[in-house]
Amino acid sequence: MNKKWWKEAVVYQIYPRSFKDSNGDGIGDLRGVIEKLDYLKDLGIDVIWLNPIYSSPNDDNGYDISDYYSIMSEFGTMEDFDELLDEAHKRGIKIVMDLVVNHTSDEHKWFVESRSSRDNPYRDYYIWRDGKNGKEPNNWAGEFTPSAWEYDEKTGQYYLHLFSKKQPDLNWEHEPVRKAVYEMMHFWFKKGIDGFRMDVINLIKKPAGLPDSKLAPNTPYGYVYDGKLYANNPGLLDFLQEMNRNVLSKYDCMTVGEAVHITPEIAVDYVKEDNKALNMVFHFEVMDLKENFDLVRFKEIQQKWYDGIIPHGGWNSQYLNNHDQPRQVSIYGNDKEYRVLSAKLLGTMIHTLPGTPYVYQGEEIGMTNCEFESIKEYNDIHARFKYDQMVKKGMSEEDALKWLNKYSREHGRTPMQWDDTENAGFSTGKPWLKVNPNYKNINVKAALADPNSIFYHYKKLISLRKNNEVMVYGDFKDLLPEHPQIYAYTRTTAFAKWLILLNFSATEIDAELDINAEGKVVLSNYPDYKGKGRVAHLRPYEAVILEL
Ligand code: TEU
Ligand code: CA
Repeated sequence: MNKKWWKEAVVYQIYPRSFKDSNGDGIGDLRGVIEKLDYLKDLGIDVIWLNPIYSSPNDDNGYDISDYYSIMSEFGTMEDFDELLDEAHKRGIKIVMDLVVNHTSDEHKWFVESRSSRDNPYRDYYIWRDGKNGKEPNNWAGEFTPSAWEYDEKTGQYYLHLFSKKQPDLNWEHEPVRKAVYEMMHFWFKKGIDGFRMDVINLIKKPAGLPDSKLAPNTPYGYVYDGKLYANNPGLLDFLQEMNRNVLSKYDCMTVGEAVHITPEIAVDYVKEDNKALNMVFHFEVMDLKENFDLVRFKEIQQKWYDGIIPHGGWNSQYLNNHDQPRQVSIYGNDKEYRVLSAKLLGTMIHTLPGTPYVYQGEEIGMTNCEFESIKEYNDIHARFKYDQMVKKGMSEEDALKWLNKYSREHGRTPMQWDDTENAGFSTGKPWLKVNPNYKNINVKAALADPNSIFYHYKKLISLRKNNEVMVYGDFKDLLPEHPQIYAYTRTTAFAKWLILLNFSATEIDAELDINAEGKVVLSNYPDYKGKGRVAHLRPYEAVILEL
């Protein structure tokens, strides 16, 4: 296996709007990130991935970009960005930016031109079609809208938007679009950034002829969402390779493509080194389990992505939450009685499974989901759309809110909890989104003061990765694939063998392995370890790494 810095790295994701507000306007900003670099250095992370910080009208919090060359005014200035990059690099921390090029904002100058007349030179930058029998050009639903098409009076055609109507899709078939994107990427690389996380990158190639979905053609609430139709279309790899040839290959950078509706069989072509496209993808197979988590199924997914990618010279990512997801401890762990133990367990797993681990802001202190009292407290466009759909389909408002309070992406976006002062130390003004009231107990200051905190467990995991290649490059073997509560696996190199034991339940259990379950404790979330011979004895949410 080829050694690469981005395989060895730990990435920390920052959602700048909610990280730290430096000027009291209630919105996190770049100077806030600069203030906290020493904190991140202390945690030990290698790379920061910044969610979009470009100019944006914020219909979808920065994923609707109106200018790729300037910084969102709420977040600061280009000087602030340059300083952030410089200060991060001084501390040995790399910066990865979000690349959002499936769509732009409708306020981007390309779209303003494009919609102005049918013969405008920018017309083909986007996807325009005539209607069919007085309706949309096809039956595609959007992620945030009942139809993926919006009629534009001025020129009498529809434009495609797989997300909100303020996020028109770019037409990647049109060469000037691709050239403009590559030029923009060079601009950021020349500043010194270290890579890109590529937003819904496997949607940029649309299916030839934009065919109708074969799913139920229509419902009273709009078309049926058929995401598979939009993703991984033939020709996508050509675009990725062209981007690699023209841009990525010229820099020592890392890339991670957010890839919806993908399996390892498909992804391998995008990430295997010989294909010179991407380094790794974020897939959704684990996320799709969240409403019905099942450890055996989870293990199957891990095994599939290991077998399907690693032997072919590709690489994986490991994450359980981000800005589009509820908090991991509230979904896969236990955010009440066992919050600390289960948060440490999840961290132990993400850092010892094969792939690059991604830590989402606040995860390192075990931040939880937040209870919102009414739909009015929700800012997120997706949450509001989802609520509307659920209610239209006959769910009570109460149940719809309940669903959001468990699974919505807003939970990942509540402000970072720095201390127990007002607004969790995030802002001296009124925060743009509700602060989770549990900040009085769950905050960075408290975590730093407690040697047994989740923070220090993460810090140890991250430092172990620096000193133990087995954690990065070791072969992976699942020892109990059928066990419903325990995840037990080894990582092995020629020089070391580690056994990782994770009890995903609140009950104390014994599990018999076909290897010795005794060894030197490398890290644990309990003060001691009780395994004997081949029997691993695990207490509630116990997570232990043993060196055999
Ligand atoms: O997310 C793509 C994506 O899959 C989401 O639309 C997801 O389905 C949704 O959040 C429900 O969980 C990316 C970004 O990460 C997201 O924040 C953006 O809203 C979206 O693309 C559009 O740019
Ligand atoms: Ca601010």
